[in-house]
Amino acid sequence: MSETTDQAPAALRAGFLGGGFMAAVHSRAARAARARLVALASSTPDRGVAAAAELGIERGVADVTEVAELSDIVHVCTPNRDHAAQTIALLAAGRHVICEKPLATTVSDALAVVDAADAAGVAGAVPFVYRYHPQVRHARELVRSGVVGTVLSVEGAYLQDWLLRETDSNWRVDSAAGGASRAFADIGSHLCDLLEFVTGRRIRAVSARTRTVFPERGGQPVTTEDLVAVVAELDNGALATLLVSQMAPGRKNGLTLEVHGTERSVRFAQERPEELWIGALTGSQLVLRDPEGPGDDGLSLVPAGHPMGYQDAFTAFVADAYAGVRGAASDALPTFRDGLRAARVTAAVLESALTRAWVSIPDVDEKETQHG
Ligand code: SOE
Repeated sequence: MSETTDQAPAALRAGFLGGGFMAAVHSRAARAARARLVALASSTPDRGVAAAAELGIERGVADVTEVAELSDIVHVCTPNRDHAAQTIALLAAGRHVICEKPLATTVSDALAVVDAADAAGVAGAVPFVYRYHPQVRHARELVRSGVVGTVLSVEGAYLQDWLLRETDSNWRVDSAAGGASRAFADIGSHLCDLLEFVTGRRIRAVSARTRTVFPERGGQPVTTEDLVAVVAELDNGALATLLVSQMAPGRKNGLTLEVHGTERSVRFAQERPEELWIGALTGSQLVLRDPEGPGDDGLSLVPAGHPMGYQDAFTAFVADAYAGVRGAASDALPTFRDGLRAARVTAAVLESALTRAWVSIPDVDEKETQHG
């Protein structure tokens, strides 16, 4: 990272791998977080040039190596199968990395990424961005401060409908490109991350069932799941029921989390991010985002009544990840260890669905670097 002679450090040079929807979201967030958008590589050099032009990035280049040479931090927004290898190559080159979830399609690959980041001594983050909604922080504060009381149960869901029809398909459907899990690895991971983030509890064990509705999509065989139902036990004995589907008509990005405690309940719905429901025996409330309210964590960019949304949460995440480059990230930043956590939960869900048994999830030590 080049430094200027005056006080403010030079803008981070951000590079991008991939030119799809998530690369567009990342690039808008990077720009808003005051990075210089220097390079993008995609599946072919021509696609890289076209995507760079479309996203307003300085240069479309041929490959990971060129992006690394031009960047201080690289956003990995390619298909899941490429995440681990590309991230490890970038880390080996001394670059900081924001890698789209899933960090890797297996636990062993996720461990290798964590080890590579530790060895390189650079920053790594995974966009569990729903942590960055002000009302999610409000919910977390209500748990932390004891207002909710002891967590007893959680009801959560992540419902979409973009794969409802047999003719709907995407690279994620193909396990070779997306990994063994599709719906859970893609969006169930967000739900479980949010559950642990808000409650402060860890998922100890899961009993899961999965369903693949169509044996083929677009003439290709389907081996990845459309639906996942999970019963989870948390480390304090609380119970959770979680439903994940990419075939729920009308649910476009329906992430919901409801936590029930001995004193209060709290419910966050991602499609209505300005609101937080606080349930009580008497006097339940639906409260709106308040920049002066508890747990806002400085995330409110605009006054109450001016709705914030998904891209704002993404921008706050990227700004926090960039702060991590300078050793100043918040305690909310989802790091590569959170990506490893998600890989472990995903593997447990798939194992439980296969064996139809409860599967425990090790709460490994933060410093874990041993494979296995
Ligand atoms: C597609 O399911 C997707 O873009 C996910 O990949 C994102 O992580 C989620 O935030 C929105 O939906």
